[in-house]
Amino acid sequence: MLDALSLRHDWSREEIEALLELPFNDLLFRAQQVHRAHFDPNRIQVSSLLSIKTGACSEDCGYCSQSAKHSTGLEKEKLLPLEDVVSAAEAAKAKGASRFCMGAAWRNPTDKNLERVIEMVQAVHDLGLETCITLGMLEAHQAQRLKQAGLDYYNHNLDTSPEFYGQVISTRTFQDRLDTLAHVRQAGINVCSGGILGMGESRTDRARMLQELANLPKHPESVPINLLVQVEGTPLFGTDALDPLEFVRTLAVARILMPASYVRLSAGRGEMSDEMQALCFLAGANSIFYGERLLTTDNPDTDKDQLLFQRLGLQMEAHVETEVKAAKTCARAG
Ligand code: SAM
Ligand code: DTB
Ligand code: SF4
Repeated sequence: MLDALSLRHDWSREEIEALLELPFNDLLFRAQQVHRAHFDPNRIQVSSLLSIKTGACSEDCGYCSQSAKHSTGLEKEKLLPLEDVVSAAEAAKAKGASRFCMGAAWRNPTDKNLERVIEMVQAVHDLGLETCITLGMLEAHQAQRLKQAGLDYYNHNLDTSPEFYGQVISTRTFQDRLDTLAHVRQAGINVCSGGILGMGESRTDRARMLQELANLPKHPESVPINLLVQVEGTPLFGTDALDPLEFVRTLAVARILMPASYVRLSAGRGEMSDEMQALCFLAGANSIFYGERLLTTDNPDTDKDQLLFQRLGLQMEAHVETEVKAAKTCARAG
């Protein structure tokens, strides 16, 4: 019998589907038990996002505003200058973010572009923020270079189940994604990998996506669960909305399968009520994207999020750490 602290990598689809089918209250109770065995349930990790290179992407991801293959009216931009990235990171830090994530609309970075991004990573690190980047597929030598440059996290999502994948993306394979994750893991960089719900996939697809994530040789340290942001002009615009309680169930199962990972309530919060977000936190989500913008779409205002945290008694991780440091300084001074 496994205790609440054990990590498993051998989940079957049937076991995961059985969890998804539990009575809602039983499922949330189990998720809370697992969550409390590994985390302070009243603490939340917050990451801010910046698109450092927007639009004109050669991939055809059916959900994405940035694919050159979809007419979404998005203004394309070149790689941002370093100063712009540093100002955005400073602003994110001032609002309480502990991690700064930079995303580029590339299929994969060239070695030359990678060096430019590395300058950004180092400048953001020097501000005292954790760093995360998402640049598309990486080769092994590129992952090693990023590790050597001090990168903390690399985000690369599986997005959906291997079976549904072909209905969403045709320009790269599910296996390509697993290969990139393996390169990141082998280089010793923390892995951030999750997916998107509400793309018209079935419950079995959701179970299979979570199975793929949970059965990786090591669980991703961070698991972003996005709710599809429907962007006009993308093939997935107009997809039937997912039942919000099904979204909460999937988050709860992610928490149970990957007990020690941060599960991030990611894109889609702009459309969620405070009550829905509270349920997501109860289901074991303990991380969010924080700041008015995701990559190309809106996210709730930080004031609104601060108010929600206050109402729920949630503390942002960076704030707790700042308080601890401040308390130590006071103790030393006193
Ligand atoms: N181009 C890189 C790549 O695809 O690997 C990095 C950026 S890409 C925008 C990062 C992730 O954001 C995608 O894998 C997807 O999971 C998520 N994403 C993109 N557009 C989204 C949308 N409209 N709604 C929800 N999630 C989205
Ligand atoms: C992730 O899982 N979600 C973020 C981040 N990783 C890079 C991106 C969400 C994008 C939402 C749509 C947009 O703003 O373009
Ligand atoms: Fe390009 Fe990434 Fe968007 Fe796919 S998700 S179209 S790879 S920016």
